[in-house]
Amino acid sequence: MQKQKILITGSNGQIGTVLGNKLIDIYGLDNVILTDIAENNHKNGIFEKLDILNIPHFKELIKDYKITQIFHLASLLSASGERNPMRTWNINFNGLLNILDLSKANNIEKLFFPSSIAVFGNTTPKEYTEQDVPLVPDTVYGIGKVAGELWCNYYAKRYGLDVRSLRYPGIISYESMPGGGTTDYAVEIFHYAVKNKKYSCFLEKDTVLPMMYMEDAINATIQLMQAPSENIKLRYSYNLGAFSFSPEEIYNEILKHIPEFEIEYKPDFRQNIADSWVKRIDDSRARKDWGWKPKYNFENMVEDMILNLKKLYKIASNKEQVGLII
Ligand code: AKB
Repeated sequence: MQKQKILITGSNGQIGTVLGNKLIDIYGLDNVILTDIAENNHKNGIFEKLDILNIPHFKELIKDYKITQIFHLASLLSASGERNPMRTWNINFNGLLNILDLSKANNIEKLFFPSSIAVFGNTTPKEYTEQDVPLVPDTVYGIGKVAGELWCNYYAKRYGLDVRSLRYPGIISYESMPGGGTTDYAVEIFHYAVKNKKYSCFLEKDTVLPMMYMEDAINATIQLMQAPSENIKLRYSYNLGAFSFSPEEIYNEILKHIPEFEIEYKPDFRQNIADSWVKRIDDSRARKDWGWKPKYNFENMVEDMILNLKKLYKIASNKEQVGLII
């Protein structure tokens, strides 16, 4: 088997930060090229500053490093995308088209494209949403993901490009922060609970959305990318689920660990985006085709987040001391 050389776009982002480290663990420091449009924020690894719209530079990196796989994570998310729809379309959609074409022209062996629950819209059934449902999203981010999925499918069918994709739910992590998304509250709430003991939530208390712990999202991505090609039956994107909750449900779960935590609800424009998405995901195709199964449930995700954030904020995490602190 040829030695794998992996390039990640958007490696400074919420998923890229953690996925980059995981890929370095698996493939080695010299075989993972971290790229981002912003300055390097990684402690180790090879980093190259890259604007995904700069095709000649992208091509040069592929050639210089003899890249065999691309994980294309660079994009603007659902909420920040609404501030400048045309710029978002250009980065999210034209950026993907560039990469599909570069992958085809340079014989890239595998390409990963992250899709999202943002592909769903008001015409999609909201409970246990199946794989193949109406996709009429309200956000430019969602429109780009739907179009992106279809173009991935096209490149796979027409040119035999081995492109693989997941529809990520909201991702919760203590290692990295999200930015510009609608599900960001589900990470912010933990930081505020541990540090400030108060949180002002930008969604209504009963807004249920699908979510997942970062470790599971990373494992799903690696598992999908390492699965034999014949197991990948869908070349647009797989539904991926773990658990779902509302702001009130997560608040109540955090209260079990931090009893004096307080919350208020001040919904803003992100409420409309959240309302257009679905509540629960049916990911049986991913389970059947390549063996997907999440490790974390809602309760142990909350416990693990609080434990790790307490460590991060240097708050003692052993039970007696925690009792004193909170
Ligand atoms: C967002 O909220 O925009 C993202 C997503 C669900 O794709 N986290």
